[in-house]
Amino acid sequence: MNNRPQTLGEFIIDHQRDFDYASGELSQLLSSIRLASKIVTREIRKAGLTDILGASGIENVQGETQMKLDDEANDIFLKALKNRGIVCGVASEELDDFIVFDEEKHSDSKYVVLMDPLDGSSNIDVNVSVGTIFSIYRRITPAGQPAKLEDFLQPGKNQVAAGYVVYGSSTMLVYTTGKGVNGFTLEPSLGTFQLSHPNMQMPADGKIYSVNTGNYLKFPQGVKDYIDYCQDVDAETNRPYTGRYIGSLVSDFHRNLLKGGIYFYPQGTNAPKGKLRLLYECNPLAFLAEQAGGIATDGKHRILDLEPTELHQRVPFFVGSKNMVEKAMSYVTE
Ligand code: P6P
Repeated sequence: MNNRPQTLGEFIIDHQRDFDYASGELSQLLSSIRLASKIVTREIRKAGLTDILGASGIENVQGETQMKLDDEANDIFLKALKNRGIVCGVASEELDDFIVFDEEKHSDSKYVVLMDPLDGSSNIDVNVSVGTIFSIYRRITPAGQPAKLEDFLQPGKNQVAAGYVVYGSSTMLVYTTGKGVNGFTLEPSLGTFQLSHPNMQMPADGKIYSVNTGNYLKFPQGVKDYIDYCQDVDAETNRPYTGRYIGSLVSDFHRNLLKGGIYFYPQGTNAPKGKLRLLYECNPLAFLAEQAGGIATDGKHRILDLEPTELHQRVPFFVGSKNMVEKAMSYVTE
């Protein structure tokens, strides 16, 4: 019998017991994300060929001009999540407020999803990888009524699942339900995600630091000192490290997950609270990092312990290999 890799659907069935809740619910949740990511892949792969490039002219809640594909990706994921009748609400980087699903089929829905449907979309028109990031919680308000803000403002440690899709040289879906991290690569000719990276572990050390050094002069002194450390020479510890900054969070994170490294977007005079959003960028990636043996902090506190106060709040973000993040913290918190 040919030993083809397991598909995502087969893997989910094999690991239903990993999901502490009703067995079929995880597969429905992840299959809606799986479907949406295939559709977004199709739209991205043709972005250069059809008129869906370029800004839609609308500004999102972040004051950033939305690229047309941002809108497309947002709509694609919303539709997929709504149609499965298992999610009662969604918050998105592209939407000022959260959306409630309250049709009959949502009356018993128990989950809320927070997402950045297309992170790094400004890279699309230069053909650089982009990603989707998603975070899944059980609602805390009773089922059968519309989801409320408190269902979304939960600390990251409450996540029941999280993951990302990276639309790179291949499309990969990487997720966790709290029992490790597994990566699946889309086989385009079959249209199936296949288990390509089982039990992903982030190396405790690495040589790659990923930060926008263009902001160096705006960073706090401790961050400058850490960057100086990264660039200092030391044969023992393979320094200087290599700087790699794609400008697409999911791609930088994915590379560090595989090879070891640290990504950081600190606060600075340009971004007093940092740039990245706690709920649908930092929390899901922090969950994945910890599940793979890494660390994620805001410079002082564990990301997953932070109590959110608003949907689109920003936090400073340091994430990656355990020893590298700990080293960075020794400078940053000095
Ligand atoms: P800067 C993309 O806009 C993003 O949210 C991340 O994907 C990326 O790492 C970061 O911002 C880049 O921001 O300020 O360095 O251009």
